[in-house]
Amino acid sequence: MIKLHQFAPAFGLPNASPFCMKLETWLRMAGLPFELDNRGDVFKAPMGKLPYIVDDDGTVVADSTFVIDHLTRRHVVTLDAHLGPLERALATAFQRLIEEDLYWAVLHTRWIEDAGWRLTREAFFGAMPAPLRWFVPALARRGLRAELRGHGMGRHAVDQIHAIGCRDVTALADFLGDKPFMLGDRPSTLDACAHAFLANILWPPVDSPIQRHARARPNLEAYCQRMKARYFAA
Ligand SMILES: N[C@@H](CCC(=O)N[C@@H](CS)C(=O)NCC(=O)O)C(=O)O
Repeated sequence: MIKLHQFAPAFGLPNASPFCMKLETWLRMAGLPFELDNRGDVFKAPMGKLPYIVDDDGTVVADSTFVIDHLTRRHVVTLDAHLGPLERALATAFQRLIEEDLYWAVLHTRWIEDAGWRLTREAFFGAMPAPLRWFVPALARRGLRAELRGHGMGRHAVDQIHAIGCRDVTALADFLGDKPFMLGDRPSTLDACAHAFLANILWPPVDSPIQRHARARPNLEAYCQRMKARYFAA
């Protein structure tokens, strides 16, 4: 069986890592049987990040998008077969908006801003035994700060970061409109991504201008509830 290696659930979400939740959502959407390894061992991950999978033939694949590509080919998943070139182009553009821009703005609210960090530290490291919990959280936060600067997001002023995140959320809410799924009446891989990242903004107890902005767009909450009911009921 396919084994999905990811972090342990946190914040009342299937996963507080939106990339892990994206892949778990996609596996459920694809109807592929899988089992979870929630130990969150990044040191065993091929690229030092989660998620990654071990396929049922032993093949190891890292990175949520490359995993989806691999599983689509190997297990003949037809989730996106109905999409034409324009819809595929839109899916790529929105995936990039979510993963390469919005993600970093949200990361900043969780790991760098003090109110978010207090909750993140407790949720991710609260159960860690001493003496590890005395220094690992600060080291992890320092690493995230460096990554945010490397990406460029971390070089902006806080209110600029919030403005960037809110603009992305507006684009998603306007694009979704009153459609059941991002690309119309039928679900596609983009919904695994959009659901995971939007739920990770809407549902954790981390108050931020980005969360308030998302909560002010009721179609986003309704969409995430629809995805949850459809794919996480069991
Ligand atoms: N492009 C990767 C991104 C994965 C990613 O950034 N994972 C984060 C959690 S959301 C991670 O494992 N961070 C641990 C670390 O950097 O040490 C994917 O799509 O899977």
